[in-house]
Amino acid sequence: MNRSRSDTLFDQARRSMPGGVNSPVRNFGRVGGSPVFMDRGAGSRVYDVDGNEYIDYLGSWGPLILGHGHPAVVEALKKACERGTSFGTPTEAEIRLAELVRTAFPSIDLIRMVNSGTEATMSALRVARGYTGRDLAVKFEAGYHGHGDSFLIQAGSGAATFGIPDSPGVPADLAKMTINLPYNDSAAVRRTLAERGDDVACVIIEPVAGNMGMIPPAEGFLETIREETEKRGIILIFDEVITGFRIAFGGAQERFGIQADMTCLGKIIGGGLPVGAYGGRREIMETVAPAGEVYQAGTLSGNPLAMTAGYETVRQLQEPGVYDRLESLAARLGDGLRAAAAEAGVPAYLTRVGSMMCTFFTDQTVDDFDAASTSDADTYGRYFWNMLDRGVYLAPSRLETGFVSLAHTEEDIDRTLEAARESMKCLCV
Ligand code: KE4
Repeated sequence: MNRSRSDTLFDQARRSMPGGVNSPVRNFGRVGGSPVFMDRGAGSRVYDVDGNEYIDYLGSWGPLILGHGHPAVVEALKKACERGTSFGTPTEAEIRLAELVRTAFPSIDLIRMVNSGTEATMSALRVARGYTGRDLAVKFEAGYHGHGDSFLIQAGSGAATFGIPDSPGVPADLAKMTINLPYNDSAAVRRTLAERGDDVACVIIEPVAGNMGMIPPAEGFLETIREETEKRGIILIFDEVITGFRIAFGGAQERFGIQADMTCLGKIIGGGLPVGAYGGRREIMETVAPAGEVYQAGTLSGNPLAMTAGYETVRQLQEPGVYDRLESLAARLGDGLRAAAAEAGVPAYLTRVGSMMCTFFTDQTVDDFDAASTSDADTYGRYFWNMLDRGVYLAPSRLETGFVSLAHTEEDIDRTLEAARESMKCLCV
């Protein structure tokens, strides 16, 4: 495929932006080569600046569960833009989205809108510390909760991909207040909270890990965390920035039947516009200014365009059969990819929860970050480029998650599987 204009733009971008991008994992650093610059998207497709077409399984890292340019979202955004883009005042759009989110998450009595998942988790951590009067935070190795200082300790996503899970610039005294435990290790949770629980403000977890590749929670793991935090007055924060409205309308809390004390959201609730949110039990959230004294603010928090795009997106997810459709498409893809790897004789382990999934190139069973790390980076890089050259856009990192949208069709999936069969065969030469 000719990608000369992308290459030219990348050279130009690097003269103005670090690494030529506005978020590290986009720059193809871990799969090699230069990033593809996109020009437009429509449905399940994205089109790069050289006119190449791709079936898109990145979905902007999760927000685009409806696919690109959904008519209801575009029309609503056009009308909202005509009324103005931002006021710095309350608007009805914020109430509409807040009330809709609360119908999906019974654990959320009150919710605060912010502009990114990072802001949501940073704020939730501050609220947990303010509410409990405790300082320690427990997260999980390669869990990723955005780039807030307290979370860039053994972080996942691009931090792990680029081998900088512990970023420079995070003060050692702050890092000491974050405890990392192995994902899916219930014994470590029980042991650590027994020893240090009295000083722990919160446990924050991605209920389905989406930033070390995709790893589902082991049987009883989330239940153990819920039980151990409950009995010690520790705030359980579910980071549902990815899973919220993705794996069920009510996210992991609906799918696994576990209520968190606080929930962080993002991605889908912005419909592709910048958004994040954190919420939880009334007595916790009433500590947030101006109701309470834990301070958090934002110029564009509750921005009417983001609220509109999010509301229209989430509204579509209330339609009957939506999650069955996502399950059917994703199962077709996941089963087909497993078969393609077996047919090609390529060691691969595929994980999937609903319409989020990951292919690890390893002969191990992947149930934690250590096992995820055995996924061969070079093999993934070659697979990524084999698929890209066959018109399929995957996450440019082995430690990320792929997404199927409602815009994908059986024909898309079958074309993808044809490309995968060829791509995996090429891995063996
Ligand atoms: P943002 O600040 O990027 O909106 O959200 C941070 C965040 C929080 N929690 C979870 C579970 C997340 O996955 C994320 C962000 N996800 C990454 C991709 N895995 C965003 C892509 C990027 O960093 O470029």
